[in-house]
Amino acid sequence: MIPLIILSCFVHETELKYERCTLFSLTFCQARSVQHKLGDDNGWWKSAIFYQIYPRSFMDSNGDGIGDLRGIMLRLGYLDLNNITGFWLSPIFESPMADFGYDISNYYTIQPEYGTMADFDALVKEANERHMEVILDFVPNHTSDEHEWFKKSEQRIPGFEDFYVWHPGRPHPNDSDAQPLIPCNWVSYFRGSAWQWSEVRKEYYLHQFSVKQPDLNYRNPAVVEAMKDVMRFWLRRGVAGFRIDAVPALFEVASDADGQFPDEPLSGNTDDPDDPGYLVHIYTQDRNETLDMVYQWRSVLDEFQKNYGGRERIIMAETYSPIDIVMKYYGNETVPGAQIPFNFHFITDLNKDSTAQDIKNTIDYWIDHMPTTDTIVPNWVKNEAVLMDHIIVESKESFVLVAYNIQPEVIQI
Ligand SMILES: [Ca+2]
Ligand SMILES: [Ca+2]
Repeated sequence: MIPLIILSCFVHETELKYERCTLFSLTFCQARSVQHKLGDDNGWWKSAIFYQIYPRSFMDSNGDGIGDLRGIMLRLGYLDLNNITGFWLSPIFESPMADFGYDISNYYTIQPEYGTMADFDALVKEANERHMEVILDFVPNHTSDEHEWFKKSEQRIPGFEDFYVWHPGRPHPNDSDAQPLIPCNWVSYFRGSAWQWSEVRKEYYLHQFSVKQPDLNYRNPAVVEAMKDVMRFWLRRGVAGFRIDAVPALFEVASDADGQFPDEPLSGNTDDPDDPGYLVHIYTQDRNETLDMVYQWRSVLDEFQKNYGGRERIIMAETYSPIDIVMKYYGNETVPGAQIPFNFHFITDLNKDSTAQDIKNTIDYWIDHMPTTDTIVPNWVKNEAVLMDHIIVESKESFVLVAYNIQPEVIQI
């Protein structure tokens, strides 16, 4: 599989030294010539260009300074002109915005400043009419602490007691009346202990991210089903799939027979115990159960297509894990997984000084590790701020390009 690099003729500011790409078969062409909107219903995503939209800053339609769904609608022509196959929206759901919308307090409602459900439906309709698909951000690891599920869990309301990862803590060695100690040494991605004491429940809850983002308990079947229902709800509203946030953090190791969680080993990389790099995350990331859950979600999407028809629905999985683990998210010969486990290596391994050989090595690195399953294709995630400043890498079969972390300025009309 020898990749062909196609550089858009609109590339004018890219810092990659494409002029030295002589190792490749090199073609300059207009982006519009890429036939990414074609393909059958079960292969449409294999030759696609996806674009990330952060709704808050993309386009403001009503002058309140906050981007919104109607604003995105006003710019669909821009996406269409640039041959975008589909776009994924960073979270648009109701949220206290403690973490830019990744702290969701209601998976079924739109954050008011972004618009209404009618606006969302109109956006999907118009995007589809332009032959573009809409992908939603799915944030399964945690909710906001302001989600009603958490409030009910904190109060031990029947049915919700085990919706989150709770632990009574370890008894204080010198003072039996003192607040118990944290259950174990796990560190949050956002620094500090991953455990937070709840004065309401008198127990600790786990938060792999901020204290306002309690981790859902995926060992509770009711949680698994509740989140699958969230997926089904948005599938019924016409989305083509989901970009799944923070996948590796989904499952933690199960507690032992005494209900205790083990400490994670020290990495030796830093002396700062609050730094997430202080530990090797063998108990809190990339558990086998997490892989299985991604496969289950794929099954939800495939089942939906089987029942309701239409195009194949897709999963994009966000993971910065080691390559051998990332590849497992593709699935295997018997169980399909995420169609697009994000390949961030163009971002992490290349810079303005990269040579053609560096680029080739980066491409080979991904392709050489891919499973041999013939239903999967490579994907290439870029974070260029200007849409046309991208490089499209095309294998003999197909490719997927994802423009990631786009940060356009707020535009008002
Ligand atoms: Ca607005
Ligand atoms: Ca988790």
